[in-house]
Amino acid sequence: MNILIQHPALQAEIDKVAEVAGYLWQKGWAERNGGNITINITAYVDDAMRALPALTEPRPIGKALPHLAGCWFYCKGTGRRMRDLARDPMANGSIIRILPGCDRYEIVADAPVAPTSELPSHLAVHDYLLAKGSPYRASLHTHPIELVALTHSRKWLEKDAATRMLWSMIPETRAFCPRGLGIVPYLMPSSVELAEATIRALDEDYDVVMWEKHGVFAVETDILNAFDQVDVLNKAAQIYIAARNMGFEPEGMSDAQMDELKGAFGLPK
Ligand code: 2HA
Ligand code: ZN
Repeated sequence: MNILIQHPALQAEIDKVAEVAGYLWQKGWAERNGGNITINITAYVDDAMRALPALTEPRPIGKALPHLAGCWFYCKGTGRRMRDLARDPMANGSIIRILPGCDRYEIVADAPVAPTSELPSHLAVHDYLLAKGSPYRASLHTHPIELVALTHSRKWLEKDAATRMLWSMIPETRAFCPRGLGIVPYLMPSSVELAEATIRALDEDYDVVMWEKHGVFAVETDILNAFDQVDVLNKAAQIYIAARNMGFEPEGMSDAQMDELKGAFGLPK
């Protein structure tokens, strides 16, 4: 059964996932099965959905996440390609619900597609967002080429060094990525340590966190906004590289020019 037919608001959220998955592939940020998307869809769940039987036995999350009580998520499937998700998000991902106790989940729709290998870290981030009272419901992990390249230099791994450079490349970056780019030193993909370091960085008030020599993790109200933040930051990195390729170090906007934007846009940092 396709539950989206009876749930147009949920369908609209899943359509955004498919749209973003297509962009990730087109941008070259999603080789093979690279990247993950999870969306907290609890707001769209009604009694008809709650009555649906599980498609699988309960599976452990690995940890109890108490703020996820009663929550539902759309998750990209493990090993699935973003380019396939773009065509058919419900065949390459699934809807799961968290079971009482908040340490197990079951797959509910449309097919028993096992969720992303990064599920424990994605769910830990959603648990953190709910605990904080954040309106953010989408999380995105992807491999943006130029941003990852920056992390191969110690210079750009210093706290807020990349943020300042990226903000200064074009006014939009300062205005639309006002919290900048957090940095998480290299850690094993899918590890608990990486999940914990990501949450610590988000808690320092970043919306986008850079995993050294791997990729970014972004959170936002919806998946289009999460994508936009990464896109704007990566565009700034491309401008920096274009200037370097023309043979000079770009001047960058001045601190006064950036402060002017801070006032005009009412920015938090
Ligand atoms: O799921 O990108 O970091 C594929 C990844 C893991
Ligand atoms: Zn990755």
